[in-house]
Amino acid sequence: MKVVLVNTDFTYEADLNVKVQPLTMYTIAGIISPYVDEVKIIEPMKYRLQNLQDKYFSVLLSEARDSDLIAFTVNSFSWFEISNMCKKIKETLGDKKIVVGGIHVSFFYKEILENNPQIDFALVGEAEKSFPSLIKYLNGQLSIEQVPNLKYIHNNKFISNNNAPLVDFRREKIPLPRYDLLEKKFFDRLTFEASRGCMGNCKFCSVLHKRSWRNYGEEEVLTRMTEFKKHLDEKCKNKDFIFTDDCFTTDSIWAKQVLQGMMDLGFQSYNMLIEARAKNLWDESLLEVISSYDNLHIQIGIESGYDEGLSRINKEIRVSDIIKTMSLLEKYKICKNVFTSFIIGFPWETKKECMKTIQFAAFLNDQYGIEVNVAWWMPLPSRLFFSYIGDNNIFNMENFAMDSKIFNYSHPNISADDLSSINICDFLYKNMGITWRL
Ligand code: B12
Ligand code: SF4
Repeated sequence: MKVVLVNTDFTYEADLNVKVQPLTMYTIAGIISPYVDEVKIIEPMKYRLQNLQDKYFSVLLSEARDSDLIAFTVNSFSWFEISNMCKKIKETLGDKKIVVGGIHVSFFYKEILENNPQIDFALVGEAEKSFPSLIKYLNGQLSIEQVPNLKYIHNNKFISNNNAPLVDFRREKIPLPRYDLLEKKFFDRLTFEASRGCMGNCKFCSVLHKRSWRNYGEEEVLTRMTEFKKHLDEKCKNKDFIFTDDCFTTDSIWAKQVLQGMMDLGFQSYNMLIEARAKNLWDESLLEVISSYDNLHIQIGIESGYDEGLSRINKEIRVSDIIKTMSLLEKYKICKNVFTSFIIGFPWETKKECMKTIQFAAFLNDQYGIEVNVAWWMPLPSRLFFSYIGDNNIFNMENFAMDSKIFNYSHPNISADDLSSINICDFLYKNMGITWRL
């Protein structure tokens, strides 16, 4: 059996200068390789960056033509394009089987299947257990009911199989992503997964595995990183990678052991990025290890600059906690490698609350020299989305994230005047040399 995996490609704000490897389809290629004859990954990013949309589609069609299954990973930005691609594939190639999965599908699989007959299967959640079973079903080795996480339409009826338990990274043997399939020197940064999920439960966040964090044991992480480093050195343009972990610092003792072990593997001068939650950085022994790296960058989602906002999004932190984290980062001289992100325009916010967040971000930049990034809240599947917006038809629109009608609808308390005065403030901050993006 030949399977074509079409990788993710954020069509929103793609940074044209830094090409980051989307990890998903390399991970899935590793998972399914033992069960198939051939697996091929297509990188839409490769064609989009050169505006070669037609070429992308013709490559996709020619690979799909002699394959048995085409799989797409879908985020909320790429859904519009992928649904159209699937239609074209079915129109051109007839009965090719198409499966979709990923974060957007895991939220909206029922509507997706009911309104898109061009899609045969939706596999929700993790692929580790479900995808090999789907392949066995297609090979006649399992019945369709035995494929966990599978959703499909049969005789006009929506069928939902039960979901498999989540992967236990400490007990199960999970293959390394197929980094060997990477095109040489195409990506500027690679990606690596050491843990999955997050103990938080923020209301604006799309992450599937909340209040759940699972990690590989530290020995296993280091074994995997040894292999990963060989691919990184050979295939990536730079000595540069991102941990895809939603929160690398959830267990500070584990994080410290992994980072210490990585020193011995020769990662000290590599450019690296981890995501952290502010309170996890109160463990000073972890900060000490972080400070011994030359280029270990930390991204911290702070989101709101006032206590009521932090509480309404369920960030489980207060402004005073953030200041405590900043002082500790300052003590260990790592502020220069810290990047914090903020969100303004939550559906209840007026200009006054937006300005509180903007001022707090500017204060952190001024006081501690950390990078700050302020962005408008955008409607993405999350608890906040379902309480305030609810209408998932917006994702059927091209560029919903940039649409002014959707902006106005999702920021009901921000007038055109408020918007322009916030934009002036944005302009002034940029001109003061603050790293800023609105
Ligand atoms: C690493 C990461 C990034 C990196 C790398 C992005 C990239 N090129 O891939 C960076 C930092 C660049 C990034 C940027 C952004 N990101 Co980001 N990112 C992530 C993060 C933390 C991990 C993704 C990952 O690689 N996981 C590891 C892989 C192996 O897991 P996976 O993709 O979930 O796949 C597993 C399953 O989902 C399933 N699966 C997935 N697809 C399929 C398909 C099939 C057929 C099957 C069977 C199974 C399956 O199987 C896999 C194995 O189990 C996720 C959060 C998350 N946990 O998903 C956010 C996330 C994907 N990002 C998000 C966003 C919003 C962004 C930005 C737009 C943020 C911004 N405002 O700037 C930008 C986009 C800019 C850009 N050009 O890329 C959102 C997307 C929301 C949505 N509804 O679509 C997420 C979910 C974060 C969140 N808190 O909501 N991001
Ligand atoms: S925003 Fe970050 S901390 Fe909050 S639930 Fe999502 S991944 Fe966890």
